[in-house]
Amino acid sequence: KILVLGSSGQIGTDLVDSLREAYGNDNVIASDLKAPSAERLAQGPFEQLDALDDKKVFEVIKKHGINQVYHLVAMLSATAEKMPLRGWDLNMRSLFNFLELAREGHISKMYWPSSIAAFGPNTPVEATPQYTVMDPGTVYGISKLAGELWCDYYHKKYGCDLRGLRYPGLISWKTEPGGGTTDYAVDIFHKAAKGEDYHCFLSENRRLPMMYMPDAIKATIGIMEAPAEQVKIRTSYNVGAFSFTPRELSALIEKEVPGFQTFYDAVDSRDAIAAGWPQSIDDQRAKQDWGWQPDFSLEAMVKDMLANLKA
Ligand code: VAH
Repeated sequence: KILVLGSSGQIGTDLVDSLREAYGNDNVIASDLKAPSAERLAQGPFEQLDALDDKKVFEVIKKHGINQVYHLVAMLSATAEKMPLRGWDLNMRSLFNFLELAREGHISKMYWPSSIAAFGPNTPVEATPQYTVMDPGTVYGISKLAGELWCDYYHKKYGCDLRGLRYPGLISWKTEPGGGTTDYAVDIFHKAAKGEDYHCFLSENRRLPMMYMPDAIKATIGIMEAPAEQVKIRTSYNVGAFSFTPRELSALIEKEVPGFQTFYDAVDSRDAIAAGWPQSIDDQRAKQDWGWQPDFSLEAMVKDMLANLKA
């Protein structure tokens, strides 16, 4: 049985759908702070759960006979900058609750993601290597780097089967844009689909590595299903797909939505966060170790996003 923590989030929403398709609705227990829509509730088991409530967490694990956990609970980069200590506490204490469950043998395998936010201003920005300088300058990035190292520690010291990916910015249509710095690339599609212009909070040439959600889900389930001996890196793997600037993305959208325009009159503090992140990722190790390979090109993503948002 699988428990998805943060099932109403950007990744969690798509991940629950894909896991239920692969393993059957009743084998995937969704959980989040608040219940989803009635339609989503009807799909399969849901538990209202605060990942910081270790007593309730243990109850849910026992009640459903959970043996695998996908931990997608985190306060994202821009939001955590507004409340640093709450961001650190949520991101780390929720992780420790589950590391301890793994150490005590209550769960056999856990997925906990890192992010390109774990890199920082002194990290090489082009084809950022798997092993390199990592000096994250945001609460979120610091928590992701620390979490990577704790997962590696619990694997080495206690033999826990922990796996993770350094997600680039993720683009999807099933949930509204969240508190992420990369969420401009989600919001822009919502505006274009409504025939509105977009006022971008990143500067027009801010290049970032990005990935379409179906590929992020493929990588997530892919690393969790890989034989343990193939998962040689237990901090988190670099994974990439494509990179673009707001200007390049806007031009591709304009081709599909004539007259669509993006204005760069709303650039804010999130641009400085993005300036400290890589522009492209070297994910050779994921490709070599467990056969990672993205499916969507940038152009295919643009078309699929608009097709789903215009529907
Ligand atoms: C954020 N979407 O912007 C997340 C992600 C790399 C960015 O971690 O905070």
